[in-house]
Amino acid sequence: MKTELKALLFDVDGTLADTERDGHRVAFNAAFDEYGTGWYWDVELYGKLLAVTGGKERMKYYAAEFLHNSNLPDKFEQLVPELHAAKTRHYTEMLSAGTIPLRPGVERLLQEARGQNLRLAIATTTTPENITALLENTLGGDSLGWFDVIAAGDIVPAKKPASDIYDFALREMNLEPGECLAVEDSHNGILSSMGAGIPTIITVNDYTRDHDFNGALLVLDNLGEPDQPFTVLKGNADNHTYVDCALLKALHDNKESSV
Ligand code: XBP
Ligand code: MG
Repeated sequence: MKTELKALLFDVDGTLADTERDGHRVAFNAAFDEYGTGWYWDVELYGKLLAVTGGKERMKYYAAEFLHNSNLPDKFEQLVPELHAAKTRHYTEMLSAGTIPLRPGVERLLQEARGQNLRLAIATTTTPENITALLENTLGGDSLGWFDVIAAGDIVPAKKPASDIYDFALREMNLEPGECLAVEDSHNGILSSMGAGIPTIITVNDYTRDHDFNGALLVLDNLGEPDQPFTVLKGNADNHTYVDCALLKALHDNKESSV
């Protein structure tokens, strides 16, 4: 028996918006300045640091792997949550200033899915305040309510690539993985969504273009718009030029991996 597509689960960073290079990275550096750490994460270094998801985890990874835990600020372990809170403040201020738009096709697809009674959820490693700030400043004050579940940050023991955050969202929605599709942008993201058993499509960005997306239903440069077609990087979009619910339902019905 065919399983009906009932819900779309979205990653946030890199998927809903291109938040990493000009958002999170800049906010980390502002927090480092504020606390006088002398650290600066340039665009290239930040790409390497994205190997680890979660801001607190990323700072600890930097200290261990790039600084070999030497010359760290005093009481570094205790400082991490404080630095991270400062980073979140800088980041949400940037979002409030409207500096980071949604990626092509995101708002259109969310609206169409709502119109077709597809349920929506978010599954991300980022901090809940960041999602509120992004959604409110791009889609408006009521948009948080569009999502049945906003699964984020430290509510699960292990961040992506672990499947915990998707498992949590599925439990909250009382859905089976086969009733859902995930939209992701990164290797860690697809490990997490597919680890939970959810068929996944990918929209890449500059940091993730060369990642391994083995098993994805489709890999695109972005979701596309009627006047701005996507480019298919892997898989078969069956003559569609932008992602709409019809394409997602077709991919879901035929979910043999085409990649
Ligand atoms: C996103 C992340 C996040 C942000 C920082 O990964 O790795 O950690 O970079 O967010 P994904 P916080 O898109 O795979 O969920 O600083 O709020 O943790
Ligand atoms: Mg992501």
